[in-house]
Amino acid sequence: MNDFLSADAIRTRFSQAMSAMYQQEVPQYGTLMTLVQQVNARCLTDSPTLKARLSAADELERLNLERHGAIRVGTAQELATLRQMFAVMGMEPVGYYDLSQAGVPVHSTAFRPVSDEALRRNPFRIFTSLLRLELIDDLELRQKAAAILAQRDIFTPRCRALIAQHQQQGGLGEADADAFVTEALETFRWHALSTVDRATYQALSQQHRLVADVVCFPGCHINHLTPRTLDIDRVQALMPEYGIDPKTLIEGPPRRNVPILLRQTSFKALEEVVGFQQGDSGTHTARFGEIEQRGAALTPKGRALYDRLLAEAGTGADNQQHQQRLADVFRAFPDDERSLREQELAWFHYRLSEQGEAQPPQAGESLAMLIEQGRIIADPLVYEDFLPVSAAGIFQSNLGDRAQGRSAGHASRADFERALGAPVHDEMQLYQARQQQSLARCGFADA
Ligand code: OOG
Ligand code: NI
Repeated sequence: MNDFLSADAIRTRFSQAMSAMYQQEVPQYGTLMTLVQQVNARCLTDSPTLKARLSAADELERLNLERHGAIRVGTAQELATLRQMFAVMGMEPVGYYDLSQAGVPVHSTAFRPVSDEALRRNPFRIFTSLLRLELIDDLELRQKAAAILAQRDIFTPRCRALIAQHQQQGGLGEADADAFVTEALETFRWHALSTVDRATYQALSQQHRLVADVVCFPGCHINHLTPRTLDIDRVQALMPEYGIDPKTLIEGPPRRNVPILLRQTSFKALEEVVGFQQGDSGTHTARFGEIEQRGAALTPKGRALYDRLLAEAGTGADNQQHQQRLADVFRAFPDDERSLREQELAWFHYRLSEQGEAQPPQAGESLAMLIEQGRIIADPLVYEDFLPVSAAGIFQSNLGDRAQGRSAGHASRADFERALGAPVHDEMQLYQARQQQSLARCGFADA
């Protein structure tokens, strides 16, 4: 019999190792973690209702473990190997994000767990972007970038061997799993020594700072790790007291009774000293910190309403004005769970209450009535994904104030999937299936 460590356990070990490494590399991330933990603890003491709710929905345990990270790669081969590496940790590609519309020459997916169980254990996600070299208009420079990328291997030989071993055996034992975590971490480590000379760095950076970030280093350094907070407005307000300078606007929807989707803010990328080939040195800005507050996952109908209202609200000059404007415009978005459910704007997870266990649903009883009677409890499903408009705002705030308009390429999900070597999951189908399964467990097979 095989004694394999579960994918969930490997993912948790890896996310903890990554967090420890990033705390060493970027001490401000450690400060931000402390701040978030303090604010979360305070929210839970201040609101026993919230605490009971999170606890009943099995969300309390994952809270302090929960974070996402982001990386950027340069080639199809790198992306495809990452897919296999993340598969060891039970993380699958979900969603397609086209950032080229926002002037950022990448397209992306999120590697994350997909099942209820795995998400409950640890929903660790990595937003992963592939550089679109075809959007570099200088042909010579494009070829040079491709040649530089072709020479590097961002994976250690042992990491490759352990991925292959996992594929052959269908799992990894404890010692191999630990070795895998150690080796995988190497891919995401920061390297202060660039693989190129200063002139090449500058030429690539001139094209787009992101191009230089992806092409000029020997690995795909993790560029931020983001803890989940229960009150992003409070953390944003407290950041300066902790010596952290937040970006101006909190991205995403406004503060609401029932939080929806994802609200995010970040601190500016650090200016770090790097060495170039031939002994020169200079600076590079890539790594930053971010926090997020997650709310309900929206159905396609809810998402369409969100996108429309967000566009209508536009961008305010400062955060207070921006949030006020958002709050005004989002009055058109129902803000109680019942309306969200009845108008099918958000996805829900349904479960039997104690009373419901004692008196199970009978044929002919309606879901609305069972919820009314307290026999079935409906909790909004947490949004597990990302928002392209917010992501573009985060990318931009870290590219400096210099506007870098780039010929907007067209979305090319097919190209991305070809590079990845697999299709990406449709996130809406995943939420719908989870809602459906929860209903089936309550006895509503064909609801
Ligand atoms: C990724 C930015 C997107 C988010 O939270 O939306 C992101 C990057 O800068 O590489 O992480
Ligand atoms: Ni992020």
